[in-house]
Amino acid sequence: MRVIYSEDHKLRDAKTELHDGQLVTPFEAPFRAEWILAAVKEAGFTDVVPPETHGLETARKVHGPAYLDFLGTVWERWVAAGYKGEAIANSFPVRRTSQRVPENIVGMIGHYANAADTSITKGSYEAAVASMRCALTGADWLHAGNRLAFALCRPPGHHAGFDLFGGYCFINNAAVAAQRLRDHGAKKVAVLDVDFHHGNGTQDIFYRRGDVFTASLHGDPIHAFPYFLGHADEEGEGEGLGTNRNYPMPRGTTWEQWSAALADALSGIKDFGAEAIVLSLGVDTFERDPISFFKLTSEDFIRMGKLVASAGLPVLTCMEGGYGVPEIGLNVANVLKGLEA
Ligand code: OKP
Ligand code: ZN
Repeated sequence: MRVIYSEDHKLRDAKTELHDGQLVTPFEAPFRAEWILAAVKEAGFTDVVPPETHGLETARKVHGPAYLDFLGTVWERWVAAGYKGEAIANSFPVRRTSQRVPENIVGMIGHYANAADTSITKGSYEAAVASMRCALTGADWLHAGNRLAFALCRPPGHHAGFDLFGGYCFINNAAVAAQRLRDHGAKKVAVLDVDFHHGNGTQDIFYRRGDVFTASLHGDPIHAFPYFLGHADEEGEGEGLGTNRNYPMPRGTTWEQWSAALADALSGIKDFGAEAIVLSLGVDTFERDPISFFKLTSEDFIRMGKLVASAGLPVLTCMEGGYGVPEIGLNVANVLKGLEA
C-alpha cells in the first residue's frame, strides 16, 4: 500500500464553520490528517510519499473552468471587497432563480456554493490543489501496475460538484482520480463512496456518463446532510442511466445492514465491468463520530476493507470524512489492513 500525503493540507485551517446556528471551530481541521497519518504509519504503512506536481488538466474534465477560476480567486476577491472575516456564502440561486454568475463576490460565492458550512480562507485553494495531487499521484501508482494506494486527501472532495463547493469540499479528488484512470486507458471505473454522507458532488459529475459507475452508502438524506440528493431512485441519466446507485440508510445502522448494501454495490461494480475502484473513504460511519448516526465499530472497518478487496480489483482509496475522535486514525488503518489481507 503506497500512501500519498502532502503537508500542504495545513494551508486549509479555517476558523469558522456555520453549524447549528453558531460559528464553531470546523470539524474538518488539520489534526484529522495528522492523526490519520500517525495511525497508518503506526500500523506499518510506512511507504509514505509526497504527491507529484500535477496541474489542473484532469480537474478541468470534471469541473467547470469558471468554477476552478472562482476557487483560485475567491479569497483575493473577498479581501479586495474589504471583508475582514472568512468568506461564507449566505445567498443562493434556488427554485425559479437565474443561474447567471453575479460579479459581486457575495453573489458569486453563493452561486458556486451548495452549503454555507464551508468558510473559504487564505490557503484553502492551495490545500485543495495539494489534496487533488495526492489523488492523482495515487491514480498514477495504480496505472504503473500496482493494486493499492491510499491518497490521504485533505480537504475532502466528494461534495464538490461540477461547479459547486461545500460540505468541506472544493475539488472532487476521487472524481479527478477516476478521470485520470480513464485517461490512462481504463475503459470503465467505479467510484465507491462509503463516507457517512452522500457523495452528491461525485454523483453530479458522473450522472450522465456511462464510463464511470458511482455508488454511495450514506445516511438517508431526508435526515442527513447533504439533504437534497442521495435517494435510492437516482439511477443516472442518458448514457449514465443505470450507472448510479444510492443506498440511503437510517439512524443507528450497524454492520449487518451496512455490509449488505456494500455487497450489493460491489456486485453492481462487477456487473458494470469496472477495471478499478476509487474508494471514497470516510470513517464518519463510526459509532462515536460527532456529526453522523451510523454504528460501525473499529473492527467493522477491517471487514469493510476485506469486503472491498474481495472484488479483486485495484483500489485507490481517497480520504473523505471522519471527525473529532481519536479512533479516526485506527479506523482508516483498519480499512487499509483489510484491503491488504
Ligand atoms: C463532509 B464529509 C455539521 C453538519 C453539516 C456538513 C457535513 C459535511 C461532511 N455542521 N456540515 O462528507 O464527511
Ligand atoms: Zn462525511
